[in-house]
Amino acid sequence: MPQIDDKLAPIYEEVVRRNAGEPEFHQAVREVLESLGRVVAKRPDYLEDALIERICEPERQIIFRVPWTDDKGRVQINRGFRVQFSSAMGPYKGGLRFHPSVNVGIIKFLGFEQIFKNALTGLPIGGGKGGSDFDPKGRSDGEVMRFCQSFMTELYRHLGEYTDVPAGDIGVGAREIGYMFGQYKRLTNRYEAGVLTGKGLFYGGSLARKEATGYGNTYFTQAMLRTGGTDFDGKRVVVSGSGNVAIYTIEKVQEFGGKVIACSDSSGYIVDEAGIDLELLKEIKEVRRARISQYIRVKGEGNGAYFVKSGEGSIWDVACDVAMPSATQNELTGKDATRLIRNGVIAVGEGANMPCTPEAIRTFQQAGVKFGPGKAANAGGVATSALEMQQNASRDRWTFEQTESRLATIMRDIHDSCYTTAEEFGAPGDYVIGANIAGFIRVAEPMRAFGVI
Ligand code: NDP
Ligand code: 2IT
Repeated sequence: MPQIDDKLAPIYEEVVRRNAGEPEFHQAVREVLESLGRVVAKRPDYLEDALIERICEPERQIIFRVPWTDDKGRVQINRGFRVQFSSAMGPYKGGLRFHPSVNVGIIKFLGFEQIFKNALTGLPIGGGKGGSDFDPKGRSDGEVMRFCQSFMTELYRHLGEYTDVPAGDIGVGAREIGYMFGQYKRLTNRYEAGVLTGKGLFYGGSLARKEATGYGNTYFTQAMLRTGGTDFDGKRVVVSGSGNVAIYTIEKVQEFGGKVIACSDSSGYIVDEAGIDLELLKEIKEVRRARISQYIRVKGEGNGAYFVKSGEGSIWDVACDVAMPSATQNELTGKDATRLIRNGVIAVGEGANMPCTPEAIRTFQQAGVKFGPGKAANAGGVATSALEMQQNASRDRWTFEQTESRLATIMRDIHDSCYTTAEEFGAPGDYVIGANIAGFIRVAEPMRAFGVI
């Protein structure tokens, strides 16, 4: 197991002590601290003024009650969160997640990752994350609207285009952003388009934002493949999840000539050896909001098309050249990694946040598999959110092609800066070390300039 440098170990111990019962947050901090040993060896000045300790402590954490009434007239109570982690680079920026598994530790790990990810984009955005343990599954549009309105009725006082700018994440898409924007506008009496991103196209949203995370991961993974002299063309690809990130990953991989043969949701996974039929998948997931097994029900079983129920197998059993985990944290374990390697995987691009366990990452890297960590590989979503903010601020509207071409450049720049930083710090090919160090240095400099705040 990689060690934390002696000088940084007390920082990790303090984070664990102070944030008891938050294993995902500990995991995210540990990975960054493991990388930073190489930085403080060269630049001991980064140990001054408790700079690293300060990065690990959120600037502000907000936890609030969200009461709402369901369709049967019963009052429901959820918990809302916003962790404003770091405003060194710009206003807090990061998504909102609605999922029953949400708790403060999950939001903190996501907010912490977001600091470095946002810095890597090269755009002026700080790091934050929020959400609720609300479960949108099976809820009517009216219930979702009332929940979103109640959630925003507390959150709005903490937001602003220069303060904190949320967007979507798991369980939060265009519908939820619309309800939250409407409530923000009503409460503040301001048409402040730049306060949320991922908006609908008819009220200040950006073309290509919906596609950006999945497209971005595909550009990043393509750049990794090209360092080995290969590309997506003809590759077998497995993409877990079937939400926003997964669907637009599949779309871009197919455009690049790859064959996506499997995807999933929390009820199980499907395989289609003919290649996933994207129009059918979109119809089932985006329009009907149905379970993934419906794909096989419509398509018909046989000819290499089948469904495997959750608990009866893992999507990572499916042999592939490229794996793009795009569902949730810690969904790909060390065992899964070993199986993927045995089946010939050559590259892994994380579409989700922290989907591979530390053991899985180690296993991939030791086997020479190219591994793109989420904070670099999935940064296209938030980068395009920053482009949406630019369009809102200038009251302008860019074409799809303009926006996608900025995204493609940003992703190649992120790839190259991770690659060269890893080399510079004596870890060639290690994108984890490259991303953590490049992101850290960008945030550390303004922090130092601002003094002890
Ligand atoms: P969606 O809600 O659109 O889709 C999530 C997908 O992952 C669904 O298929 C869902 O299945 C599955 N999933 C979620 N939680 C679990 C779980 N606990 N177990 C098994 N499957 C699960 O979310 P996104 O596509 O937006 O987000 C996916 C990942 O990408 C997350 O890690 C998110 O943080 C990350 N991400 C998202 C960005 C964005 O712009 N949206 C940007 C960068 C990263 P089911 O429907 O059955 O729950
Ligand atoms: O994890 C992420 O980067 C996101 N969910 C997107 C955040 C954003 O502000 O667009």
